Amino acid sequence: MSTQAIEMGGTLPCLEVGSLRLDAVARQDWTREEVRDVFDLPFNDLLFAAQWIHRQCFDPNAVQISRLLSIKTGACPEDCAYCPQSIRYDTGVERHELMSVAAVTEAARDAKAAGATRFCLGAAYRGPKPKQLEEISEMIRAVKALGLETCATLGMLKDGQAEELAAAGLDYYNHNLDSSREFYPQIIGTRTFDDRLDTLEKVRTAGMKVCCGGILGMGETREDRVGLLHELATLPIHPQSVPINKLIPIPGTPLEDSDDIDGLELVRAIAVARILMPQAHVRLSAGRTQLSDELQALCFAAGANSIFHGEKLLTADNPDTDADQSLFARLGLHGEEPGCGAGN
Ligand code: SAM
Ligand code: DTB
Ligand code: SF4
Repeated sequence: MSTQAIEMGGTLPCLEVGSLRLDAVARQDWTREEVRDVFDLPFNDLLFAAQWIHRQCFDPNAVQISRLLSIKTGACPEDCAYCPQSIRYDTGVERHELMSVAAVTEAARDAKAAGATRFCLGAAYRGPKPKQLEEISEMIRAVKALGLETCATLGMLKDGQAEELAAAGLDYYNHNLDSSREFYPQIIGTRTFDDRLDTLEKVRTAGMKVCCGGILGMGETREDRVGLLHELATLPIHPQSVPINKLIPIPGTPLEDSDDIDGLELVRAIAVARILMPQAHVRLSAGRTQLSDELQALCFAAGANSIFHGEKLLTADNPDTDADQSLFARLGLHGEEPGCGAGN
């Protein structure tokens, strides 16, 4: 297989990898075959292509740092088979109702002091009710006033709700497709893939940035991973942030006994996301506690440039902040200034 960078007088350079021609221009017309071909590249060619594209769009040693807070935990009416917060599964998660604005602001202040530039509010809702949205809008205003970027993940949105969030100063809305259209019904029965696309459309129309990705390791096939990444890369605008979660198998959920995904398959998926959506931040999201430092380093080399920092995700564990600090030092990585990168 030949890998060759071609200078195109005056235009962006292009990389020839076998029969593929890749460049750092965002395009939405990827075919599923092309995505499959990228996924199937020899590992070294794939990593080289991903690094080559990454370097045209980002500082390769900068990583965007987000912090998550579960503002409403557990008792969710949805049936997502991976989720510890669904009311249908006995997972022992400690439930709590919507936190106060003061407590959220305090947590955001701590996150900022620890180096986070974006603060993400997560709520275990099917979708927010009007009164809840009002309170969450207050939280967003307070977090924004601290000089942090804001993100929220509150489930499905109804007409007008995205506009309300945007007016409160919400920068990003997180809503994941989770897997391919074909595999999705095996994981979630209480809302459809098209419901998810509809919420993403509302977020875009309200002028907010989209954070949208999926989970690997739920028993899906390579073809499902191809399908998920193809779906993301052919949205009308690429999501500005693409979280790639590795399933955290939670006892009590239907997926508790899922086979661990091959680490190299995770690296491949990140590299493909980087190549298909050159200007997006690709987040190495849930599941880092189960990854070795070496595997995380490969993910960063494949184009991951965002993480969740802090010892908790929503309910599950995340690496200790000391461990992350030492990993960053060993890899020569540093936190990214807000608003960096070609997609911002
Ligand atoms: N209820 C909202 C929703 O579903 O949109 C927001 C919170 S939900 C927990 C956000 C995302 O977390 C899910 O879409 C899923 O991708 C991810 N997630 C949940 N449980 C997970 C697990 N056990 N392992 C990996 N990712 C998980
Ligand atoms: C995303 O894609 N991953 C984050 C965030 N968006 C909200 C959530 C991961 C949750 C992991 C399980 C837990 O902490 O409960
Ligand atoms: Fe509820 Fe979100 Fe968990 Fe699904 S992923 S059960 S919607 S909290």
